[in-house]
Amino acid sequence: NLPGQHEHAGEEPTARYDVAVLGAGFAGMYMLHTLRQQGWNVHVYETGDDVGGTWYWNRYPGARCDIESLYYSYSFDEEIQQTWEWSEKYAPQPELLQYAGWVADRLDLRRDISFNTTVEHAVWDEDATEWVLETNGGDVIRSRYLVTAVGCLSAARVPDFPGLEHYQGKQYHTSKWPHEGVDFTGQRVAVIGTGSSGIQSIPLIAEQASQLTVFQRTPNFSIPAHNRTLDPAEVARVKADYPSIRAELRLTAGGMIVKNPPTKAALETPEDERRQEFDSRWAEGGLTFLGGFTDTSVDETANAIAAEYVRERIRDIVKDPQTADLLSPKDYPIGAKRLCVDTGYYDTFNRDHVRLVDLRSQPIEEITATGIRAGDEEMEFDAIVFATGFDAMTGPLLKIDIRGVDGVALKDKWAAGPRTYLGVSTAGFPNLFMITGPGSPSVLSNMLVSIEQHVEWISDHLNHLRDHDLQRSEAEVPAEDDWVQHVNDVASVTLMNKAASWYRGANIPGKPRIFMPYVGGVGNYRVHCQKIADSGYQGFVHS
Ligand code: FAD
Ligand code: N01
Repeated sequence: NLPGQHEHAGEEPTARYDVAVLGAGFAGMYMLHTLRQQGWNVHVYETGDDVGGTWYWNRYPGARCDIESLYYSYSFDEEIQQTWEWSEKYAPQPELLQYAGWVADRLDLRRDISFNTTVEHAVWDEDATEWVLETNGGDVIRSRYLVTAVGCLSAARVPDFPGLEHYQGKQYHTSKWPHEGVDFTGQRVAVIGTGSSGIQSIPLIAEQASQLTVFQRTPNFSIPAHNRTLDPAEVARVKADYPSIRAELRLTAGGMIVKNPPTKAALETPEDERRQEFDSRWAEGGLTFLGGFTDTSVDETANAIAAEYVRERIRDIVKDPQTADLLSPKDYPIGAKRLCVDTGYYDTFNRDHVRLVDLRSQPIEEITATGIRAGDEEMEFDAIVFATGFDAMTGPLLKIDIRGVDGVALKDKWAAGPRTYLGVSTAGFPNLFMITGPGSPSVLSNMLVSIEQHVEWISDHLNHLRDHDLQRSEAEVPAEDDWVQHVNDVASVTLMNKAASWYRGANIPGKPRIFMPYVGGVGNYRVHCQKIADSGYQGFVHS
């Protein structure tokens, strides 16, 4: 029996809302505030026991943002952006969580959020023009509209290593970190995974552990953060100019400030000048390292020059040439997997008690009762840290049993990869809106910029329906097909398809290899979405 339409037909629901929102991270919080201000009866459901999403769950040592906090923050409320004080260039997780809680207090959000509540089923009831939701606690909720704010990186994944269930030591996933923290002092610790989470946590775990073994399948390119306390004069300057800076960010490619944006191609720049540019960006640190030239993300030769520059830096830092070599990515373009930003990552491998195991030559055969067997070697560990990432973008949506018109399951519709119109809606699933869904810029941008744009576009859409006495909005198949084609076309102009990245589902065995986010830039995307809105929502059928 399907829940909702069939099982619960005719039943009085536990609650009824105009809009149900799933998730209380930055996206769900702003969606709630916006719709409530506009007079909608809206309610949020959240698995965790407080707001913050990513910053509620990812409490591993070293977790922090890698977009400057002054810009990785809400811009919709002048008082909020003027009042909150960030301590560092890149805020640490506890401060980001505190910020989310502070915003929730100021806007009195928690009274409309059900915490410790996961929505497990969402079934479209065509007769009632409503979604019927069922929670893990068995509550049945009816709402006209359903907005998913479930995040792109919220479905944590531990690979199915043989023997995992027999392991007797402690095990942790970076995104399900114990709230009370973990003390690794004196312990033999394994970290599996060298993506952003591994790269942020490894140097700090190494400070405590008596022995740290890092299991690496694919090396990543990592740029130093050069994190620092914020200078009050700089903060004052930014705050004085916030409205215009934020407006500018909304029209950039990535929603980030790029100092000295590129004007020239690396291939047309003399070598000494090119090196100066890389040196100065390396010294500045952070994600804008690749922002110096116009061709590094589209031309393989230009990209290879940037990649070699980073490999040289790795060789400079890491004393053992063999370890340096293993840490150097060689088989994919720089930027095709998300760049990492670190504090002391490469240098950590100079410490005597830290060892790198290359899983390409020595794969994990088994997790044993006492540790890990990799190749022929058996190693004992008191704790294993899984920094193994997420079932990204589609994972959090497909964990929910979502059924649209005629009971079609979203997981069946997306069996060959996600199909959306503008990354916010999908044909056959009326009145369902996805914040930062696949097919939108989302994870390729400063997410706060993308979240705010989606929240505002979705609420404008709902207000348009209300103003015109309409109750139903559904994406049309041809509009969706065109958008999917466009998302693929734009990705194929870049080098993004040339790495086995989570952007393409490559970290999950069996997941379709489709480049999921929209690489066309938040500025272009925003302009396009606005055009669609101005046209009366072309590509949607309203009734
Ligand atoms: P999330 O913060 O993921 O929140 C989604 C919430 O939905 C979660 O709390 C989850 O419990 C809840 N949920 C999911 N499914 C259900 C359900 N069925 N029922 C009820 N509740 C549900 N982005 C950047 O732009 N810059 C950064 O520096 C940056 N750093 C990051 C660092 C880490 C460690 C990670 C994992 C991600 C980072 N990101 C960063 C991406 C980050 O996810 C976004 O910036 C942003 O926080 C996402 O907000 P959100 O509200 O969309 O989703
Ligand atoms: O996850 P990942 P993450 N056997 O998927 C390895 C954001 N974020 O949590 O590359 C062995 O990047 C896997 O190896 P491979 C950011 O968007 C931001 O680190 O698949 N190893 C990889 O090394 C980021 O991109 C920050 O070969 C296995 C690692 O596990 C995203 O979240 C901080 C394996 C997973 O890396 C995800 O980052 C943290 C297996 N079976 C996160 N399966 C900031 O700094 C996977 N791996 C802001």
